Amino acid sequence: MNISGSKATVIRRGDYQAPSYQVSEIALDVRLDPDNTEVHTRLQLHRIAPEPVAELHLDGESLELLGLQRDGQALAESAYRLTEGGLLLLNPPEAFILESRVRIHPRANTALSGLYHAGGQFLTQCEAEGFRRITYYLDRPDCLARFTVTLHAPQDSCPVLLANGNCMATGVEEGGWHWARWEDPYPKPAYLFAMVAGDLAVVRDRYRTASGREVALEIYVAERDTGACAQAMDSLKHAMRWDEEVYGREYDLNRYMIVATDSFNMGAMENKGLNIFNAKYVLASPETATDSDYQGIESVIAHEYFHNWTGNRVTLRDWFQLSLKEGLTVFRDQEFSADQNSRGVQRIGDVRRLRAAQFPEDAGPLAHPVRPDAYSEINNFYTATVYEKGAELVRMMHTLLGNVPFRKGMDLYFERHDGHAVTIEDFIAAMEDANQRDLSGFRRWYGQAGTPVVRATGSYDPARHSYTLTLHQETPATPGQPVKEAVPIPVRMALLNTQGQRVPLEVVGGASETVLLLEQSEQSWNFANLPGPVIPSLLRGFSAPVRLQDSLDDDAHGFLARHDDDPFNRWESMQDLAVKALLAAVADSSVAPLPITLRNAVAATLADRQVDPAFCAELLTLPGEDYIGEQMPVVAVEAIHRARDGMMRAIGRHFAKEWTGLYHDLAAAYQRDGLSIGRRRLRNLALAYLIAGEGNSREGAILHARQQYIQADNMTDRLAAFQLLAQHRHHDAEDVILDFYQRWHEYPLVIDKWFAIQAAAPYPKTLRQVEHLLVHPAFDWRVPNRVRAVLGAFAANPTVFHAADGSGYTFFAEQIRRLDDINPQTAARLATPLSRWQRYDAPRQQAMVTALKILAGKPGLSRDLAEVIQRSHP
Ligand code: 0A1
Ligand code: ZN
Repeated sequence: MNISGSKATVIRRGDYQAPSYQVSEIALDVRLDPDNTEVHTRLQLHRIAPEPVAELHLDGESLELLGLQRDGQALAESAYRLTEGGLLLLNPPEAFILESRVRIHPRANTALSGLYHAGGQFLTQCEAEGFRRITYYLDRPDCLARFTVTLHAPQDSCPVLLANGNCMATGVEEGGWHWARWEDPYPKPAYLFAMVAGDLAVVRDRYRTASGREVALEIYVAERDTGACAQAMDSLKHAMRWDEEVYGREYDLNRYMIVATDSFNMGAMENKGLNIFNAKYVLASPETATDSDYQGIESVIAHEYFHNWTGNRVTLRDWFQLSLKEGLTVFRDQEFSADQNSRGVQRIGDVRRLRAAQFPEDAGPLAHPVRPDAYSEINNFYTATVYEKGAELVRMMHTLLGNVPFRKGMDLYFERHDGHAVTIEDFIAAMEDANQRDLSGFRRWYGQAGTPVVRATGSYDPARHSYTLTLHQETPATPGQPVKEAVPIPVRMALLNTQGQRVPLEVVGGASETVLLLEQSEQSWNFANLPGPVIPSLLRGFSAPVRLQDSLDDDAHGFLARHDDDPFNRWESMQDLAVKALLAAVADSSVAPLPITLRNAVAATLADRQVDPAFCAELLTLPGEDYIGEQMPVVAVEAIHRARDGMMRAIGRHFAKEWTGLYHDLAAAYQRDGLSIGRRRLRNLALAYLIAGEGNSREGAILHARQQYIQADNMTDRLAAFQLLAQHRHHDAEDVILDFYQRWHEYPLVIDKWFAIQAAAPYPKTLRQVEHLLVHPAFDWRVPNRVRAVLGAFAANPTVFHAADGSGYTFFAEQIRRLDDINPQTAARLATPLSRWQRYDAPRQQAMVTALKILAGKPGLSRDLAEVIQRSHP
């Protein structure tokens, strides 16, 4: 029993059983109607189990069964039974054709799983288990079948009819309806099925593959958005080329389609040949999208494209293997983005995301291994651990093997498993067999939750001219896993001399950088014949997803922040200096907000004309309040906010001249190249510091922000100014907020930003403001982007969500309760910040637990939300 009093069915990895039947062909015939859609399904089934079985289970959910036939005859009532989760066929013959007719209700489907009708379009989302909400089926990833789909719909409301694969025939029928038949030549699991119908415009392009095949590229959007697809189309073509060049993988159909919608639970979905995307990751114009929106499009377009090989051609045996496609595909998209942009800046962004989402998850009650052992609702496992930590595990194998051997392993993986549904074990085995390497330690990484802590100590022996480095690892206990084993941790490292140059390392034949493999709980290395004292640069490029305690003092970090040639480590040293200073200020509000070492490091960075502006902006961006809180035994909500504000103010004031100079020097007409993006970022950071500072420069900066808000020729600059103005207490914030809405109210993606910025304002009155936003005419509970803009931003607002009186939690729980009736998946995902209750002081803990209990007591609690609550407070 859980705190909600219900007993959820738990699915366990160890219970996997191969299916007893396979479907060779599935033909769907769908008459689309928003209220009553009829689905006729014809399945060719044959037994693969050696012995006859007493029953065959077909999954089905929220289906109204209209008719059932076997081999052309109505099925006798004694031959089947309807159950809670579907349909049981009793004593099925060895091979047969099953035809079913069901009715479903797309407009009422606000969960956005299965077939739904939103914004005038019919769309599907079948991962993970949405297909069973369309028809009775073996809805499991190891059931691969050839799909044929015939869609029927009214010609006027749905001129466009799409599904996976190739369009084989079309026709018109009575009553103003028409139809289209699609066939996908590649057998696939049902989670990759998709169909779309609606009034959509299309942007077309072509791509010629390395072997000379022509592929039609099509992006389907609303008519008025056809001018905003260039970034998506360019990114797609770059991704296609990159996968050919880096992995030797070509696209395999004649057509690649992308459909954008405002109503989507996640970022995007890799359905075979017919990706469905959250519009946020398709549409961009300089006036409506920020630089980071553009980058998001590049990476998500690439991610879905790369799934065609890692996920679709080679798919999953069961959902416990989810990271086999997701971790690997995130690794591939990160590397793609690193190749398109600045590798160092990309890595810093990847690690920021990992630390913001995955480290806290791994340290709390929702911690789970990259390959989980059990779940009750699989949709709850599309997590930062499965995606981001999963990518880090692949990255570590890549680091240890090297580029060419890694590629050999990938080639073998595709060669062995193309067209099959496989496991993480198969992936590791391919890497091992292709390279005669033992990677068995990685099996532990996949099975063990928690973030290892690596402690490093080192000493230079002047008499021997040698440096000894000792590394120690330990993984804290996580729920259900009290005892942890050591895991293989690649530690990329170098030793820097006092001039900041890397010194040759004798143990690795004189190379000046190497990867140490920490496999036991403690190991030491000795570096001999050094020219003089050295400072270690450890975990370069963040070579493993661990927490490093390097026992270096501030002087050493200050040195590395200036001299380390590894961009990640240079940034990390800067962060370390800032975190230390912030923690000191949190503990004692009378300490100086800007200690000398940090001040010198900031000064050196500002004076360094060599440094690329995007990287410079990273170096000068302070760690977020959440990250600072992560470093404390109990999150000191208000003190952290005050300390960070104080440091912003001090840096703003102390370097007012430099910031002003940067602000003016970096002004430029809008361009979209990497350098211009970096310059905009640094310039807007300068503006933020100037506004945080006090005195004359602050007043001047507010004027600049106002001017920038009005005159900007792009959304990056306009939004940066808007955020500063809307989130600062000054008299015309309200006017600016109104003005922004009036300018952009026809652009949903821009209005999402408008909602989010208000919900993120760090003042007590934000709670009232958010109450108003929820009844704003533009707010819509059925549109996940809009709900996330308000409730997601609110739950990420450190001081307002965590207000000491518990008001934030109570309010939030009420909203999640309401959302659960509309969209359980999104409700469950949004509720996860409440799981962190153990990180706060006693009154907050109590208020958060009360909020969880309020949710637990909700009548008709979804399985999604019930699982999150139950695991948050077992
Ligand atoms: N596979 C997609 C993400 C995705 C996952 C689950 C969904 O519904 C529960 C929808 C999309 C990806 O990794 O891009
Ligand atoms: Zn994915």
